[in-house]
Amino acid sequence: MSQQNNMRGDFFKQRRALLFDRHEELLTRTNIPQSDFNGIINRYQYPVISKHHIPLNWRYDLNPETNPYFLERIAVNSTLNAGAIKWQGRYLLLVRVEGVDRKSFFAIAESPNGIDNFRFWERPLSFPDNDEQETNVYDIRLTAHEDGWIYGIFCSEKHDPKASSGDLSSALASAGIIRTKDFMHWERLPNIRADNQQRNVVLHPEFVNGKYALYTRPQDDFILAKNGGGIGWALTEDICHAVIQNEIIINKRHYHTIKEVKNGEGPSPLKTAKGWLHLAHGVRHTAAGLRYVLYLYVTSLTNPEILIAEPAGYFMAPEQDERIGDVSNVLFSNGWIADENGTVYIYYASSDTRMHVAVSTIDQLLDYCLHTPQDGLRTIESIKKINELIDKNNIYKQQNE
Ligand code: M1P
Repeated sequence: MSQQNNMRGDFFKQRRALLFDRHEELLTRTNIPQSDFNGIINRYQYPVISKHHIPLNWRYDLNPETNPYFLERIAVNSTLNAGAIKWQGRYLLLVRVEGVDRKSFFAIAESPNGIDNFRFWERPLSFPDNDEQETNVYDIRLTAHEDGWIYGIFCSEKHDPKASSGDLSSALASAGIIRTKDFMHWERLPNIRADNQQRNVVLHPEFVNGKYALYTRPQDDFILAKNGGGIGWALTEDICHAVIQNEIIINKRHYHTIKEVKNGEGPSPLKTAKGWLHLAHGVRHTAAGLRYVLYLYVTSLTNPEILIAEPAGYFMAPEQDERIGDVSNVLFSNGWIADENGTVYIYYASSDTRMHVAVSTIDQLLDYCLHTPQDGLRTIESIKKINELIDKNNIYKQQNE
């Protein structure tokens, strides 16, 4: 080997060793709860998954002969909007990985404790193709259904065939479905049929009147919900030929609220003693663009389509570093896990860039939902609520002095 080849070989080895060491350091870093705690949720200091967590053998050609400069060959832009589930004692995230080519795919990362040490499985998820026009897939919601399958419903996107010849951005969104029993083998079912565009479709975990129940998000535009009034609900007989029809709106949008422009169901709801606990996102316009925040609501245990509680406003909005990213001022969540002991891990993406965790409990989240004043929809009502709380506190103070 010439001296030049030797030098190149040394450089390759050093760089590879450095990269692997740094990667391992990142993957095994202990996450730390933040001290600033509002009693409802506890955020953690570090993102649980970022593009830097992607395995190095997905990105680098590790052969010095074919990659003498040790260049990154296939780069990732972001890791976001992950579905979540606990499986055989491990916390799994089905992460939306977006390449620098703007195509998203799903990849499973697992952790032993839900807050750190997430590591991707050997390869990205593969499942059968059912439409050669499908260009992109993203934002999967996982549901362990009582029928015994684990379903993943995701957005399947394609170029609008009716777009004019120069229009290369109009798109159509529909809901794709895959299912598995072991996370290794995935069956693809036909996309859910609907008369409108659909994103944020989520499967309810139980049968309702013997049918599969879907949370929907009617939208008559690819980006904006427009006439779609909020989070919808529809029953369908056959999940293998699912259809959205007779959709009703169960969580409405309102003027001058955090969900004025649109909203969408997050992960599959959690069954609690006091009702179905739902996590959703709300979107409003600002001078700086759309602002995405997270909110909670509760529906009846016996009639999951009936709203029984909804605190005013959001319970999580972008903070500090979360505010900046590919699409700034966005929090989005489509995955949470409730442990047997009542701990809830809320997985959320910030600014369409990286994944975080916030931890709470079923009891805390229910208490927040059931005892936080609801939105009075007018300033005068907001002031009334504060005065009521001050009066209550004054009475308590007098009685306890
Ligand atoms: O960019 C913010 C989010 O925008 C869309 O969400 P929704 O249709 O609910 O508003 C999706 O593209 C989502 O992936 C993205 O995070």
